[in-house]
This record gives sequence, C-alpha cells and structure tokens, in this order.
Amino acid sequence: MSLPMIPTITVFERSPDGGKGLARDMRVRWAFEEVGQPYEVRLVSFGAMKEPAHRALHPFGQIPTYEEGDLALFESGAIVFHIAERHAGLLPDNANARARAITWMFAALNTVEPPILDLQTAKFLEGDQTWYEQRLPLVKNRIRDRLGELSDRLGDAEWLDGSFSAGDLMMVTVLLRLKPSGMLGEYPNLSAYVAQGEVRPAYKRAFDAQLAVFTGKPPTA
Ligand code: GTB
Repeated sequence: MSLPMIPTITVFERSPDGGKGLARDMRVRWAFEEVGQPYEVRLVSFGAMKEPAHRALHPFGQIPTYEEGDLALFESGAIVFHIAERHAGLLPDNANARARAITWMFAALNTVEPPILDLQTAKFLEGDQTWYEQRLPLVKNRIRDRLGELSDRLGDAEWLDGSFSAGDLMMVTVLLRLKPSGMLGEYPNLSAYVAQGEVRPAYKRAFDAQLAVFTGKPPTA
C-alpha cells in the first residue's frame, strides 16, 4: 500500500509583512488546517522565485505553489479550491450550497480583493508620486463601496451563507489585508466576521506556522 502523499507549498523565505499572515500562503495553510491535511513548506527567496526552477511551477514567479506527486498548481484560489474539493469540511455537500460557497470564493478574489490590492499598490509603488495624496481618497472610497455592499449582505449573520465554508476562508483572508489601514473598523459586522475567522483553531495553527518561519522559533502548542 502506498503512503498518502504530503503536499508541499512554497512560501516567502522572509515575508515582507514580518509574519503578520498577510501573504497568500496563509489562506492555503488555513485550508489545510481546517481539513486536517498535513503539508510541507519550501521557503523561497525573492531571487529564487524568479528563477526558471520556480517559474516552471509558477509562471508569474510568485508564491504560493502547491505540489503533490505529479500535480503542480499555482494561484491561491485554485489551491484552496483543490484542497476543499478533495477533503470534507470546506464545501457543503448540497450541490446548490456548494455552488454558492464557490461563488463567494470568486467574489472574494475577483470583486473584493482587487480594490484592496489597489490600495497596497498605491502605497508601495506610487507613494512617492506627486498625485498620490490626491488619488488616495478615490482608492479608499472604491474599497468602501465594496465593504458597504458586503456588510449589507452579511448583516448580522455569522458566515456568508450558512455554515463556515471556503468562501468565508477566502473572504476573511482578503479582508485581513485591510487591517493595517484601519478601514475594517468602519464596518462593525465585518470586523466581527473577520475576528470570528481569526479565532478558529485552524486559523491560529496556520498563523503560528507562518509566524514561525519569520521568527525561526517553532510554533507553540
Ligand atoms: N493571484 C495570485 C494568488 O492568489 O496566488 C497572487 C500571488 C501573489 O501576489 N503572491 C505574492 C508574491 O509572490 C505574495 S502574496 N509576490 C512576490 C512577487 O510578485 O515578486 C502578496 C503579498 C505580499 C506581501 C504582503 N505583505 O507584506 O503584507 C502581503 C501580500
């Protein structure tokens, strides 16, 4: 009998966020922890990411990637979806509920994450431009538009569509990228929603594991 294959993911050797869990390996680690799938991690430097060996796994020279036997994947959304499809716990059994959970994954990645990324791009790549301060309110208001709509839909529900799903996992990780900006605080129900994700034991294990890469100390039990 062959032993089950342990997947390997790639993550930053030294994350620019200093271990705050904002890089995209966090959502993959969290998915693994939710379904109880052990995984291995290969650390890559910014230089190595752009080398042919890594580009063979990831055409855009980024993290995370996923390898399992002869399967290699990139794109955090595709990886989380792959994990959720192969294990119980992240997608409902009911076909319609499953389709809705997948819809929320896409909504997180395609509708909510882009304006949030724009804020990060503005800060890190355009911060020294003369027009930066002028443009910033536009960028922030585009985020507020989306957050307001999401907040209205969530209302006082615990999760986006019934039970916790891969859709919530993706949405929480996307919203977490706003934490440093303080903007989430403008939407108390979204802040509570994110906090609820962060207290899940699987989230905490994933967070501790990514922090341990940064501190060099093993995660505390
Ligand atoms: N669409 C892809 C996916 O979802 O997997 C995007 C992957 C991606 O942007 N990866 C980033 C990367 O490899 C890391 S997560 N960047 C290196 C490069 O492009 O050369 C983005 C990220 C980076 C840093 C922080 N941070 O420091 O807070 C947060 C998020």
